[in-house]
Amino acid sequence: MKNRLIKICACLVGTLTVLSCLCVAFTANAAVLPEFTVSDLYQVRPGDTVSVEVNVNENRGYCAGEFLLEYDPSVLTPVSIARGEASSEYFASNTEYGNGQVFFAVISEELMSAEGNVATVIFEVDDNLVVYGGAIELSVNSLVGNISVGYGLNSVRSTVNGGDLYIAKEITVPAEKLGVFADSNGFVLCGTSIDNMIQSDISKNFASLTTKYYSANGTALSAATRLTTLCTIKVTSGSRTNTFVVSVKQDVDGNYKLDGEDAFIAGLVASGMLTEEELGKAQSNAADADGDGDVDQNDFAIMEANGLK
Ligand SMILES: [Ca+2]
Ligand SMILES: [Ca+2]
Ligand SMILES: [Ca+2]
Repeated sequence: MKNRLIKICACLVGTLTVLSCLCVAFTANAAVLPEFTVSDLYQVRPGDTVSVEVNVNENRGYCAGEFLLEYDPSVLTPVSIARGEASSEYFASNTEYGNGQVFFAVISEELMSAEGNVATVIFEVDDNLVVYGGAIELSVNSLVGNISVGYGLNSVRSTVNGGDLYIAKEITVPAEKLGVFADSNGFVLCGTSIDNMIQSDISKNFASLTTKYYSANGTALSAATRLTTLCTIKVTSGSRTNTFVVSVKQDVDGNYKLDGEDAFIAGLVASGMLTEEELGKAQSNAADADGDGDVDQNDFAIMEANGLK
């Protein structure tokens, strides 16, 4: 009986040792997978020339890799590609690899473990474009490691991030130039006054496209209704629809009134009880009453004064 117990214990210790080794190996490996990042482009105008960087981080090293960047050829035209400092001198590329594809490959006799820029591709953006939301997709193929660091000569796994692409022309209404910005969640259309946010004036910017207007809760707005914070605009071109979320300065809650309720929300952000991320871009921009890029006590004070009028 005693012997059997000892055997079971020894067996358990052995299993745990193997498991813990596996865990260490797995963790170590997970931390050093090469991570490739493609530039996000959020503030692009039609006709711009843009630079798309492919960078590598967390790089334990690789000896060769093939890369394919895929883009929408109706929107972007590649102009050139340049090798980056984190690449080897054996660098081959083709900007006309396929319709909507740029190819490049790097190979080295020695392990490439530098972090930084692998390649930069310059694109021209179609200047007739009105609005576009999409992505530039990177695929990493045949990434080859080095046996001396335990990768084996075959495939090295990698991760890819980024590549968001948002393009919009400048949008104007007779009384002002409306700001447009995008982040990973999409477009935000920014105005300073509800009086200027007239649907027919905004539609003129999207002449050849279909434009529909909705309230914050998604019901279609009648044509005469102006837009305020959290209203949405859906702009359709062919099979593609882009959504803009409206942001109007100081109407943080989107109820068409500038009052103490708006100040209250700004106050929650200013005091740290609500973050700008939780509030979202459209409402945060509305809460930044003085337009200096943050939401703090000054913004609260400006909107609190509205409430006392
Ligand atoms: Ca309000
Ligand atoms: Ca501010
Ligand atoms: Ca401030």
